[in-house]
Parts: sequence; C-alpha cells; structure tokens
Amino acid sequence: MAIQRTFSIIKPDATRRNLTGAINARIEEAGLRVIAQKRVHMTRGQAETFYGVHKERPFFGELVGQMSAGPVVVQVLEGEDAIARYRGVMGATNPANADAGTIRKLFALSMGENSVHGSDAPETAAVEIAQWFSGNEIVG
Ligand code: 3AN
Repeated sequence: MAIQRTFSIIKPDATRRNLTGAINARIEEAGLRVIAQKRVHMTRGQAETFYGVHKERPFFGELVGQMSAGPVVVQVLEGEDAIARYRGVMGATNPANADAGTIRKLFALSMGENSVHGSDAPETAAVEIAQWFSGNEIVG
C-alpha cells in the first residue's frame, strides 16, 4: 500500500478536555506521522464549508455549532494507507459502536462530540487539506 496523506481534526470537545497530546499519542502509536498541525478556532462559515456535504442532514446545525464552539487542532497525517489506517484508529462515528482502544471509544462523548475527524477518501482528503493548509506548511 502506498504512502498517503489524510486530514484530521482534534475537535472542540477534545481540546476542551486537554486531550490533544493523548490523541496525538494514539496517532503516532498507529504509525502515522503528524506532518502539519495548527490550532485554530473555526468560524461558523468555515465549519459550514468544511461539512458542506452534510448540509441537508438533520444534525447539520448542531454539527456546525459544535465545531465552532471552541479551538480545534487541524492536522495532516502521513503514512502507509493513512486514510483507512486513521479511520481504524478513530473508531466508529457513534462511540457506543467503536472498537476497544480506538480514540472514539476512549474519549468521545456522543455522535456529535466524537473527538476527531478523519477524511474518508483521497479526494476528500485533498479538498480538506487545501482548506486549512498551504503547501509550505506541510513538511513531510
Ligand atoms: P465520520 O466523522 O465518522 O466520517 P460522518 O462523516 O458520517 O462521520 O459525519 C460527520 C460528523 O457529523 C461526525 N463526525 C459527527 O460529529 C456528526 N454526526 C454524524 N451523524 C450524526 C448524528 N446522527 N447526530 C449528530 N451528529 C452526527
């Protein structure tokens, strides 16, 4: 499997509980490298753009509110099969269904406040990385 890049967000529920380092430890233990990282406070508009594919879903307003409620850490992760690998480390969207040892099983509070985001495909990873990082901020 080729080396890939994926986009990650450590969400406000996790930064609020001072879990940035604990989540980064899980990421690095899984063999992924943090090759770009910054802490930002998303505006509602930025969160609406980021989650645009979900705009017709009933939870869209709640999701945008939660993502802009506090600081997040946006990241680019690199590694072999990074997109699927990170989704495995994250665990299922609903923490009740997440496997033992995953970030969401360990830390998530609910479906919405589920601590992390990770891209679901190479195309979305490219779009998401481009929303938050310029090329010279990514150092692989
Ligand atoms: P994932 O983040 O696991 O790829 P998606 O893409 O289906 O999940 O959903 C995007 C985000 O929307 C989730 N991370 C979660 O925060 C939120 N979300 C998804 N489904 C629900 C739901 N039924 N109720 C509240 N929030 C939800």
